[in-house]
Amino acid sequence: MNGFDGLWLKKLQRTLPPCETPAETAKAELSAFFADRGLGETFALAEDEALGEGYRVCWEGACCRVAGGHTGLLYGAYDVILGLLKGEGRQDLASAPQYPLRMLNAWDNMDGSVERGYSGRSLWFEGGRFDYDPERIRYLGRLLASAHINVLCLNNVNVHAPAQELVSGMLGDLKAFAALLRPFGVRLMVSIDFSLPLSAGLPTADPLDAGVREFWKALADRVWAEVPDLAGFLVKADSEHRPGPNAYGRTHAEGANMLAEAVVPHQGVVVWRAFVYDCMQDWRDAQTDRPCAAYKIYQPLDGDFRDNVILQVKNGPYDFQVREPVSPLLLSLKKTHLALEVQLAQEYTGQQIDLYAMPPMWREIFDVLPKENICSMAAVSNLGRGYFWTGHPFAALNLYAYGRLAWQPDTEPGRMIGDWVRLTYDLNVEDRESLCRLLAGSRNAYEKYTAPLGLCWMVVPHTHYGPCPGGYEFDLWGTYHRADRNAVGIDRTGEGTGYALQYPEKLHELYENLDTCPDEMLLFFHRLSYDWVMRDGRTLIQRIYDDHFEGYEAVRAMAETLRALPLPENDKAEAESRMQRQLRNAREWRDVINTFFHRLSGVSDARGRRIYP
Ligand code: GCV
Repeated sequence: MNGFDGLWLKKLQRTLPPCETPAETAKAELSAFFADRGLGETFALAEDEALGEGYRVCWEGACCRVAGGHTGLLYGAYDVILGLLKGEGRQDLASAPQYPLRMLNAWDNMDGSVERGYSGRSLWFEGGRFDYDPERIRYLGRLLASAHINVLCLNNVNVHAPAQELVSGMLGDLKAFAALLRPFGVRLMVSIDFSLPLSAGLPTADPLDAGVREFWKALADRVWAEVPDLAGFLVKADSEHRPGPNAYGRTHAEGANMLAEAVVPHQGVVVWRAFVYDCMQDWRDAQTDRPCAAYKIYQPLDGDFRDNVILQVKNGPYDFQVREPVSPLLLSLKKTHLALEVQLAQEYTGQQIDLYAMPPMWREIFDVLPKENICSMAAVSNLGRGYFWTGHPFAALNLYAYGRLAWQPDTEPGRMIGDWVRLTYDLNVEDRESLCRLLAGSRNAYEKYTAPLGLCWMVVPHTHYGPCPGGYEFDLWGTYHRADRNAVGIDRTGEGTGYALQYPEKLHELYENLDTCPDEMLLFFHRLSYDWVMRDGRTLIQRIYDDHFEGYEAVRAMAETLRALPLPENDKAEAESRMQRQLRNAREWRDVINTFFHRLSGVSDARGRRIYP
């Protein structure tokens, strides 16, 4: 059962009186907060639809005037409250979102399990049906609204029975659940199964078939009659064995457009995932290179998607690895609405056992990706029913910061981290800075002790926690590093698989050229021998050893820092116990990877540190 520790709203009252609309919620939050402060502050809310989700806050003495559209008032109210909690004083504010859809994708199954979930079971499903504590869901609504997240996709993109029925036999439940989140400005979305017409008894799910088109239209009419503000459907099709239009010789655009036509009368959107590749690759096939796949499929379809289709693209071309270049699709599609998908669930980044604060990584994405290239954002949820909603108490930072990012992607990582720390813990300046540094450096440490220099996929297959350098090497997933006794990595330049050619000219040159390719992506783009001399004069093999020794030492230092921090008892106990597991994990990664490369290369560590034989 969830507690309240580790959450940025924990200083607010636990419950709110029932509200019907976001504006009422804004009123209830501000009333309760100002009453608690006891400083005689008052407020006035003025609805101004022209401001949409944006808001303006203006203080006149102790009276806080908030103007905003329907949900803008709510966001304004939360930003006033959070600002005061951070100690920023009575500040005038004006803000509006960069992206209208700021989505959270839950990969929750109706049996209560969560695919890639590390925070306990589903918050709303159990035993094949909806099963939740309404108060907890309302609290979830507050959390999401305070982070300005406005869409929640309820179920796993891999739609497992009986989740197909969410849009048929379970509409009453869906309606009731939507009503709980509506006062927080959070709209629902549902992942659907492209082959649903077949389960409903139709002979085909061909998107160009008239009967299939009618089926989806009638279904959409029924769904939106019950949940009129449903945001839309999320679709994983022709990906990792999920059904899709390819089975009927149709393109992804034809599949997506057919659904888009059905939802357009209801102002719905179809969010179509671009995570498509051959998951049955023969490892002997060195011509096929998985990162090339999505661009090859979707680039020719640019301009073919209807206006209410959004193509949702993972940040990198593989699958949420510790280090990947930005997906070239995000940089090249000009006539398609795009959503950037990131993963808060730490599937490959420590599973909420190891610390991994994401804002620095997101900054790097937006350093390359112009924010105007995309129209929305989605994040795979890291939430669950565990005591700490995000498994590791500090992983709540990633949820909070994601909301800030999707609202305004220019927000500085240090600001997001600092704000979460100030909201969540009462620390003196020195301790606060020390926790901020710990979080800000966590990604760098994790990267150093795991797969080196952009190599990817050295994890234990399927579970994806811990090292196993050979684990995916002879498998079907297109995830190879091809290390041998001379060299490691894949040549993805124009001379190699050609992946680098998918980038706009400047980036292509940057990555293609060994003199300019950033170190951390060297082995993503190039195949290099162990004696390759890096820009700093070290050999490649020495750099691999150094990183792994340093990564482990960094975690030891992090453990020391954590030990000295005066955090609340529960948070501290949980964070420390997870840190011990992280230390063991880092040691394992360090030794397995160093030994793996030592055995292959036969080169000893120039600094004589211990590498196991
Ligand atoms: C929901 C990876 C994960 C899968 C996930 C998939 C996806 O392959 O390991 O668990 O499935 O990505 O994003 O669809």
